[in-house]
Amino acid sequence: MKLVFVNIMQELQRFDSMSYLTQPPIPFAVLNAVTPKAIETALLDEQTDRVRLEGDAFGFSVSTQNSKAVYDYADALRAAGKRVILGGIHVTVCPEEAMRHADAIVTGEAETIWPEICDDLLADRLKYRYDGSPTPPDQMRPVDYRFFGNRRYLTPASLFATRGCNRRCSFCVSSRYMGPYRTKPLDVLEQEIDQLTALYPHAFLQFTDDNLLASRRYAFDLLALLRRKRRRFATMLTVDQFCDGELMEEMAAAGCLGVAVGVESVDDNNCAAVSKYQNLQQPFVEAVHHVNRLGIQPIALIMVGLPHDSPQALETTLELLKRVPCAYYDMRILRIYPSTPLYRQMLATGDVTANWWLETRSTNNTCNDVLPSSLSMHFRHDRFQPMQLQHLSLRFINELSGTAPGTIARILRVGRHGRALGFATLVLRSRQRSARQARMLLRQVERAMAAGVDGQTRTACCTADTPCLQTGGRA
Ligand code: B12
Ligand code: SF4
Repeated sequence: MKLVFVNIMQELQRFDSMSYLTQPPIPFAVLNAVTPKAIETALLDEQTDRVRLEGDAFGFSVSTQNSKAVYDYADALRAAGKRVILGGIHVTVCPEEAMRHADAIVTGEAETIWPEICDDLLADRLKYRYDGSPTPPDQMRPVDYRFFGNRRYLTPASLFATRGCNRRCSFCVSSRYMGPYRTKPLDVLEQEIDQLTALYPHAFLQFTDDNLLASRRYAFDLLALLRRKRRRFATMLTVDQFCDGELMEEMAAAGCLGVAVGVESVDDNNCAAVSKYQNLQQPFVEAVHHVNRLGIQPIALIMVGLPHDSPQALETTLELLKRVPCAYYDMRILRIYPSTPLYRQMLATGDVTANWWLETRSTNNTCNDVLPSSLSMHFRHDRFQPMQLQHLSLRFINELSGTAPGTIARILRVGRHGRALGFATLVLRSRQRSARQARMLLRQVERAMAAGVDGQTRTACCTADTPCLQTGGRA
């Protein structure tokens, strides 16, 4: 029995032929470690490997974003007589949908139930559905990174120390569906760090946690470990953590190179509207200056299309952000993920259609065929036409990713101060890439607008059976 774990490439990578933000798919290494020896396992990573589907059974990790692509693969494989097992966040929140494309689905965290599923696979008695449960910390084992072989990822030393999130942002699935917030025992984490140091001595540690520092006590113990291990690292933070001067000083002392901060919006009304209360009334701009002085590159994660956004407000935001010395801005259009409070709310008001992630993007004249979905709009907003918001977000990316001499000098200065010029160079390359990609997409969007697509644009959620959210008519 040969079981192949298949990792579907991120959609943004398809829009940029050069490799982009590639990370090892850790969930598969976690499952591989508890797969019985009677099953031969392999990894097929679309990011790095040529796609050849050779095996008896296939496991996919499904996110809302890649669900359609996974289902297409799954249907074809099952038609060819192969077994397909689906798991991951989207399966957890939309189990009935996933079941239509699988021999078995697994909801929730799977490592404690995976050996039983493998036994059923071997005995050809798979059940349709298995429900995993949050892995207790004392059952967390070190991830074995040898599973990824010599594949080349941008951040090969990716790891996670915690699971879940203790905040309740209304657009996010993690807080409610990833189980209670848990922390990995530090001795397990230390083994992973040692292994990563041996495998990738020059790579920085990329923590992929939703909320690495949610427990202040664990945070300080973890930072002490990182300091002792002398490993440089990057991670994501919430705004209140970022504005905690003492915590950021500990981060710098522990070897932090850069932090991505969930800013989302500079308008507190927007943050309150999506229950992102940790962002309210925080001295973000001062904190950016502080971490720059500490030698940490601040990366702001921004969303547009939030409830209180308007074209005028976003123009003001753009001008404000241009004056905030962040190393990089990661800009996305809001997405309405199934199962979230925001999804339920917008479904009730008719501002989003159910199952939008499954709708085919039909003709070539829709803007959404041009854009990656993180930059396309699939819901109705009182103050924006889709083209307008899409165009604006691309302008944001282009204008905020500039590499004027002053910006380059600042990023290098921060890098020099943090003894991390390599990371500063990575940031500068990312800015260049983003600006180049945004300019390319802007040209395509402008061509589509000139061709009169504006106003009549069909969104990804319009099909022959559902009314067009923009025109109110039938697509
Ligand atoms: C790391 C990460 C990434 C990395 C992925 C790196 C990689 N190569 O895998 C990067 C940065 C590339 C990424 C990209 C994106 N991500 Co992401 N990402 C995460 C993050 C922070 C951690 C995932 C992780 O590794 N967890 C650790 C593992 C061990 O846990 P796990 O994934 O839950 O896996 C367990 C179970 O789910 C289950 N399981 C998972 N897969 C499978 C498969 C099988 C067969 C089985 C049986 C079980 C199973 O068993 C595992 C072990 O218990 C999660 C947040 C989170 N808490 O999960 C967001 C998250 C998954 N990402 C999210 C999003 C939105 C995206 C993007 C769409 C962002 C964007 N706009 O571009 C892209 C698209 C990715 C895609 N392919 O579709 C959302 C997904 C929302 C949704 N409903 O789908 C999440 C939940 C973040 C959030 N809070 O919104 N992401
Ligand atoms: S803090 Fe981040 S991970 Fe936690 S609920 Fe909010 S958006 Fe999700």
